[in-house]
Amino acid sequence: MTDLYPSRNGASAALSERRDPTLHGASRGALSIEERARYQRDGFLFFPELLAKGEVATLLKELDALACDPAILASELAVREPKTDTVRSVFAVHRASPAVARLARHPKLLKVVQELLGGAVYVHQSRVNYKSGFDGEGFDWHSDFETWHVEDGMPRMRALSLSLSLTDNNPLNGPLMVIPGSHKHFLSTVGITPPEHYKESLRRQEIGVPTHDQLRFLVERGGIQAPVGAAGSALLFECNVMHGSTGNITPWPRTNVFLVWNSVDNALQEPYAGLPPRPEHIASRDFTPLRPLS
Ligand code: 6CS
Ligand code: FE
Repeated sequence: MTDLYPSRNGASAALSERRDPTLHGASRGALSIEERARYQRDGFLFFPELLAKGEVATLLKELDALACDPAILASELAVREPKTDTVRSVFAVHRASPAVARLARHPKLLKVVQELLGGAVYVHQSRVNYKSGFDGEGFDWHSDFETWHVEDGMPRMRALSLSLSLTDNNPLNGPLMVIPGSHKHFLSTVGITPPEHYKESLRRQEIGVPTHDQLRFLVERGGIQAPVGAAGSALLFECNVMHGSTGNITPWPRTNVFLVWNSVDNALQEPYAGLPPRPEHIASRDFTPLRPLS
């Protein structure tokens, strides 16, 4: 596959134009015309309290249990905070939690995702980021697609993420920040990708991140937004949206579950960094299309 988005290991950090559409399919009624236009313009949509409190409670119960499961804690599925032993994330939660597996096929979500990605989709990655009170560190600015292209072999920009709040996300406990319109630019970053980079990057990412000049370019054009809402609120953001978050020094956990849907027509190839593929729990190679919950 030709590499349309040369990134990393390059000599300079540059911003090039996106070479994929943002909307991959015609309207099928899952979104309004205005919502489609907003997604195309900004690269994300926010739905306050999309899920009912009961659905959130079930998800939180199952995902909190994973953070105490000895088998999970002893495995690579669990990622610790960079400075403490606190659990930062658990990956592949759609396989460990029946509630998350249902969420990936949720009627309020799957039809919207299939419309935005133009057809059948599968789960590329899932994780819970606990961002515990006091200990939960931030995530530096990055484009997920830049990592998934270089380290997982995702050919084109035809994937999107859900960040579903399981605890209230407020302006103080480290909400996800996004740069509207940033999905329209592809940033080439510098830095040689080390083998098994994920062992560091999931704790603190330092390679494949934008320069201050690149961030200034994006922020001058789109500003910064931090969509917040009560537990059950959903942020759908395009795979190339620049996003990040600060640490959480409040007592209030900011626990969000993330699901990434990829088009079955955009299935992973060989990583463009020339390194071996990342493990299955980070980048799934099961491309079985999802069916909506009946
Ligand atoms: O490397 C990845 O796939 C993960 N890294 C970040 C910072 N966001 C996306 C994903 O969880
Ligand atoms: Fe990310």
